[in-house]
Amino acid sequence: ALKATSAEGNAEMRVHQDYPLNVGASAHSVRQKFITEQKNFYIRNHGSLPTVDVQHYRLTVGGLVQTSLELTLDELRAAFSSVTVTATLQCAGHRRDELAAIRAIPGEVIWSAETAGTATWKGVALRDLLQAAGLKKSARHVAFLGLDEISKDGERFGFGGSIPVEKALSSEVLLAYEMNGEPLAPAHGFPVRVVVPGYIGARSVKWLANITLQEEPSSNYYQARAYKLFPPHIRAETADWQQGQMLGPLPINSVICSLQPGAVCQAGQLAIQGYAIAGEDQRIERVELSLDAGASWLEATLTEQARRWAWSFWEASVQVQPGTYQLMVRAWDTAGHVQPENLESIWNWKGYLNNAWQRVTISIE
Ligand code: MTE
Ligand code: MO
Repeated sequence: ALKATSAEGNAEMRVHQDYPLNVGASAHSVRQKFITEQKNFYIRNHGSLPTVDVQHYRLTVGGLVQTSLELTLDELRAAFSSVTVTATLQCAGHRRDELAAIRAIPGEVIWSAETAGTATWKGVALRDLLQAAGLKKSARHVAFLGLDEISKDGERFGFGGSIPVEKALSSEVLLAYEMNGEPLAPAHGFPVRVVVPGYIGARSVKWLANITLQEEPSSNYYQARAYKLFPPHIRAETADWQQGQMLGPLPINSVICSLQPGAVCQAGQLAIQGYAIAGEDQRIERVELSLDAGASWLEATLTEQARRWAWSFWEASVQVQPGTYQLMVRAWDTAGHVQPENLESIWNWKGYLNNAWQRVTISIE
């Protein structure tokens, strides 16, 4: 039988909340293997964790289409050829703790670098389904709705979101039913979830029930209100959520996995490992480390072939003398994007998209 949570009994996972279930995976543990096992994959939920009975499961495609579709899981698998994509999923709240250290971010899960993982997803290409339904000319956005239940402001609704039609028609966007060769665990969206490589995790809707083609982005709370980016000077009290920018593509990021802040290491050669994630549609070009506040930078070695949609692993070895060091990492991608230097310039009251140079203070004995 499938467990209620795939992460059950995994000591490397940190439970932030039991309801909704929010479980983080330590950067150290996910760096052990290029493909993150389901039991080691972070879980980010906004509401209930539905148990879906496959016998009654139906996926619908409607809205601005020529022909509406309604499919069982077996029909979905039989009618469309299967596609496999190895892609990293990353939450918009990844590394929120560093932003919250500057100014409080109330009401959000304070994730460290715990909400990224890479899986080999198998399913059907969303574009095959959309082509089968036939899009009307006016269709601009593809909205998804999940089977979970969220209670907010006296209302009950499922988690939803949307992506532009152009992204939905690209080959990497999947309706996945397998993760690393196994059926999706209930916590990761069994029986079917969306996987939108290169976009914030919130667009990869789990327990997918409905796909709707429409002129405007989804009006669901998690598209129309949450997951919007505001400039640093905006505060919770002054925010007009209609002004926020709806999030979609993720920016370039990099994380040091082998050293925790406050780590104490021996003088001599110090090995450092981490990962880097390119901006949407790019590959990682270069990862650099500094131990002297940015006066000099050392280029790390990319150990896993940098490919599209998945993170790159990097490692470096530096000679260190006794003392206290602030280690910094930054990555560059094939479009020439580099991470921003400071947290201050990207701070936002919801704590999204922290991709500032990561800094870890360590002592050498
Ligand atoms: N889909 C549904 N139906 N409900 C949710 O709460 N959370 C989203 C997304 N899909 C969510 C969802 C968010 S914010 C993220 S980051 C990813 O799922 C996390 O996927 P995972 O839990 O499989 O790691
Ligand atoms: Mo997320």
